[in-house]
Parts: sequence; structure tokens; C-alpha cells
Amino acid sequence: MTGEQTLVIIKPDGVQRGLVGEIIGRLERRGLQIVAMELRAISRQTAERHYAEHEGKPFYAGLVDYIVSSPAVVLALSGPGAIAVTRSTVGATRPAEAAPGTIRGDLGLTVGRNLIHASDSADSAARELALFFPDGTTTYDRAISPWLLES
Ligand code: IDP
Ligand code: MG
Repeated sequence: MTGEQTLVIIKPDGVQRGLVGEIIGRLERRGLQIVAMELRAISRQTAERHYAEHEGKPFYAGLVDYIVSSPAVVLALSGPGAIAVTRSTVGATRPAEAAPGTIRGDLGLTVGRNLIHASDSADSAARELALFFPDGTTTYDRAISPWLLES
């Protein structure tokens, strides 16, 4: 499948709560293609680089502690409009404000345990994909492509 790529992290609460399959299933069912995926203990240094834009905010230290507290699932998804499609499937940052039907709106309660990260722009996606998958992602054809995409 052609199209842009985005970086997704199923955060430690998603892994600990046994929601990895539920969350990935929602993104897969939209038609997005998994082009990289790993269960990984994110290092503090990587977490700090990933969330550098939030350095200095009151929640920053707790956010980094949360992300490194237990393994996360890091994945790259590909497809037309993948960045915006993934963000809309994830829902608003604060689960209490996230629409029902979204991952955070259906599965989350509080902003400090909101289950999932997804890149918010093309620039963020490029930066985050390079940070988590420096060796790049995998390219492969799916037989379902003509049923998902007009050629
Ligand atoms: P996003 O994940 O929807 O892009 P951002 O504003 O980029 O949201 O914040 C990054 C992450 O920081 C959030 O997903 C959440 O885990 C955490 N966060 C944001 N605001 C707060 C807060 O007010 N308290 C605790 N954690 C927060
Ligand atoms: Mg963000």
C-alpha cells in the first residue's frame, strides 16, 4: 500500500491492561498497514527525546516515568492519510473529552493513562519514525489492496 507513514505507541497501560490486540485491531480494520512493530522497553533517553516538545511542562516528568514504566508496543502504520486517520481513530488527548468510538473514548479515563501515542503531523511522524525505527520500515504488498484503495 502506498501512502504516508505514522508512528504509534501502545503505552505501558495498554500493554498491562491486555489491550494490545484491541487497539491494533481497530487500526488494522481501518485498512492501515503495519510496516514495523515491536514490544520494547523504551529507554529514558528515547522517551525524553520523543517528548522533547513537552519539556518544562508540569506533566513532563510524570509522562516520561509513565512511558518507561513497563514495555510498550511501538509500530509504524502506512496508508493514505495515515497520520490524520490514526489521530482521529485515537481520539482527543483527554479520554474524558474523546468521542465514543475512538480508542481513548472507549477504553480510557484519564489523560495521564491515555493508552496510545500517534504522530500529530508529517514533521512529527518523520522525526518519531527515525527515532524509533532508524533502520526504516518494511515494504510489502497486500492482496487486499484493490479492495481498500482505488488504483
Ligand atoms: P497527544 O498524545 O494527544 O498528542 P500531547 O498534548 O502531545 O497529546 O501530550 C502528550 C502526552 O502527554 C499525552 O498523550 C498524555 O499522555 C500526556 N499529557 C498531556 N497533558 C497531560 C496532563 O495535563 N497531565 C498528564 N499527562 C498529560
Ligand atoms: Mg502529541
